[in-house]
Amino acid sequence: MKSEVLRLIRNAKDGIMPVDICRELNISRAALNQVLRQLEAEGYDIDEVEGKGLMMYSYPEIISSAEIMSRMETKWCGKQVYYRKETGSTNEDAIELAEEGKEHGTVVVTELQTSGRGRLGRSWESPKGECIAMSLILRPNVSPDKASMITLVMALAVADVCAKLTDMDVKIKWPNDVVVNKKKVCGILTQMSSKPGKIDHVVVGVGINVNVNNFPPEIADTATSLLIETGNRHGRADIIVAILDYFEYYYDIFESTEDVSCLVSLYDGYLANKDAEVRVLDPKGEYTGTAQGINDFGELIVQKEDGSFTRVSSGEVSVRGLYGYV
Ligand code: BT5
Repeated sequence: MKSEVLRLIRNAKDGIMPVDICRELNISRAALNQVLRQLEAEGYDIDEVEGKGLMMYSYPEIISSAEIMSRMETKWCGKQVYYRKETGSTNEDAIELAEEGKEHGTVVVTELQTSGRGRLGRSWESPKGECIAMSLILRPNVSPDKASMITLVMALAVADVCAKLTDMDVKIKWPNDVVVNKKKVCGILTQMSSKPGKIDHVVVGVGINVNVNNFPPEIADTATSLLIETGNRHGRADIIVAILDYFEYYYDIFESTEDVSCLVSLYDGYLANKDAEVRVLDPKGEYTGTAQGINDFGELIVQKEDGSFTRVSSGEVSVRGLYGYV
């Protein structure tokens, strides 16, 4: 209800009468007043102007569920948002919520993630209040072998939003890193739960360094933030709302074709690895080659030194020049 009140006031640029809000949402004036008091305590500057009604003059830089939900204009993505002041990992929380049956498009965000997870047991650092740690629950109508492509769909959405909001030269390091100036600004972790032949749910976790100024020494040379790269602080809610919006658009295309065929050229446009020399850390034997771009299934096509082509669908690819890898 709070998000609906917020949405009505936010969208009414010329003001909205309290009585109209109460009628629209079928709530009492006392209930509305209570919500208004909560919003004021959270830092919203909302005033009643004679003849115009309630108007919002400013809003705080917060990522509460009401703030995000009141701004969503999507069909299904981010319609339900769970906010955690502090949590271990939003992916863990989202997995729990998915197991409880929460719907496709449900989001978990947190202010402070204390044991964020990367891939292959690695960890993810999320300095408090300065970054985005969020996870999205999906219930894809595709077979389990297609789920890994969702990472690429999310990377595309994040890259688009970062490029649009900041004018930076944004790149994607296949498959899951968004990089700026050869440093990592975002990581994505996709986890799936499936039965034979059928996905139960997928959780896509996104970590973005937004207003971070200092990183722990272990990652100081390889990580960057939107603040460091642009010199400006950015509203986390603006970024979250935009990413969920772009993601919904790209995801619906992915689900209708069951591959990334319609997104290949967009993705390759961001691909840091394109035409770059890469070392493929294949458990069956490492090799070096030139990355050509992705195929319709999100695999990286690599031309080996002997001229033959391979498709890389799992394992690690390191790129010369990125993160100081050689
Ligand atoms: C990733 O793994 O990049 C996936 C990160 C996903 C994080 C999100 S946050 C919300 C959700 N909840 C979670 O628990 N996780 C997801 P990987 O490609 O394995 O990269 C991990 C490596 O990135 C680490 O070993 C560090 O070297 C580096 N790293 C850690 N924190 C970083 C940061 N804030 N910025 C840049 N690099 C970082």
